[in-house]
Amino acid sequence: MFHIATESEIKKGKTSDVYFSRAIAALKSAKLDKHIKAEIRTNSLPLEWQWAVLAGIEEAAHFLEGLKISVSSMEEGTIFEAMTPVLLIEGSYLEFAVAETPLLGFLCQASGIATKAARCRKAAGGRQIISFGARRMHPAIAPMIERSAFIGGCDGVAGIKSAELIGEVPVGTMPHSLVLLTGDVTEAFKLLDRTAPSEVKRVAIIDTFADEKFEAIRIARAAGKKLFAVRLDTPISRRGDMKQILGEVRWELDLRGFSNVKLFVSGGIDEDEIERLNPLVDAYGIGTALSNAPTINFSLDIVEIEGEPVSKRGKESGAKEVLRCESCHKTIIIPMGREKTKCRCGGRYYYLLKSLIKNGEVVSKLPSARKIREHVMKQLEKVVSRE
Ligand code: PCP
Repeated sequence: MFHIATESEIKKGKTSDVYFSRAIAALKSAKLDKHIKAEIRTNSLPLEWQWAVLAGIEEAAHFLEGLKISVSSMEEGTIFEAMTPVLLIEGSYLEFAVAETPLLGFLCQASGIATKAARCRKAAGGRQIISFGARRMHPAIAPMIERSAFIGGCDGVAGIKSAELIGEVPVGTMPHSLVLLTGDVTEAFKLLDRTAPSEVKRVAIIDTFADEKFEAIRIARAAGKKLFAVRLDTPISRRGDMKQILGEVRWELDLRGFSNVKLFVSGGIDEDEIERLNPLVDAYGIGTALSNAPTINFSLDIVEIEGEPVSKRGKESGAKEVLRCESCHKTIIIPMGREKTKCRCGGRYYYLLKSLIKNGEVVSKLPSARKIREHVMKQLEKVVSRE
């Protein structure tokens, strides 16, 4: 019905680039198979990004499970830089050659979204950021998109299936359609208040028919203490100076004793807009900026064949270890098998590439989305802030 691949088609390599199947047939015809090591890394990050968040490892693990290979990888949520291996595969080339396309696909898009979420997280400081982007991309991948946004730092996701996947409660406010059908935001609020679960925060959208500041006063007076926040999703045709509009709404609400009513903004929100609106905003709904985040263009490259280091031009040959210092959080890359315990700063190194799959069996305890998010938050304070 939909233009998507099934899980078994992906597992069987049906979404892979055909040249892999042709190369496999060619190698098989010459009974040519080799035991290799291959690494995944990106040579560059998008835009001005200096770091990125690795995401997609859980799906990659389930995808590779059962193949006669061994894999080590950074834990999902690890912050990495360009030119740094994030995953290493070992096994017969013919065993996993066709897996290259989907394997990279699992990591490229999810890592881009998680990184964008982490950048928005940093920009928003302690303010809430909610993923509102499920509608911007193909529905089949909405759960992956919002899981990636969550582990990167979003406080919640709006999609029902997305929330189910990560074991969280979906977060939503009020669509314009409810105000249009009931004819007025106070009516819409009354109906929603009567039917939504009691734990759902009551948020009214105030940009449907009239000017935001007058709608804000009206709904605050009508809803009283029940009103948690007002949402501004002001259309571009009316947006003008959003900061000024927010300032007026804040002023009018405070003047009338509604300083407890928070301001929630959505529509075209990205890092720069967050920084600009922060003095007035309590929470953001971010859609396109997250769903349409740049992908991280990882590649998978052979670095060893039958124990001999070898790689194409532009890549360093030989399997590698990636070490991070516990104190200064600096990362270094050394040839596999070499030892390095102490950082120049005196701190101890720890290994970032950890065993994920051993002879086809997933050996790592794949953490929950919330645990991965905590891992990202901790690094954002330490690893990234040294920038
Ligand atoms: C949109 C809806 C999305 C927001 C904007 C994300 O408003 O609220 O979640 O926008 P972004 O992709 O630019 O970040 P509408 O399309 O007006 O939808 P609704 O009336 O349902 O809020």
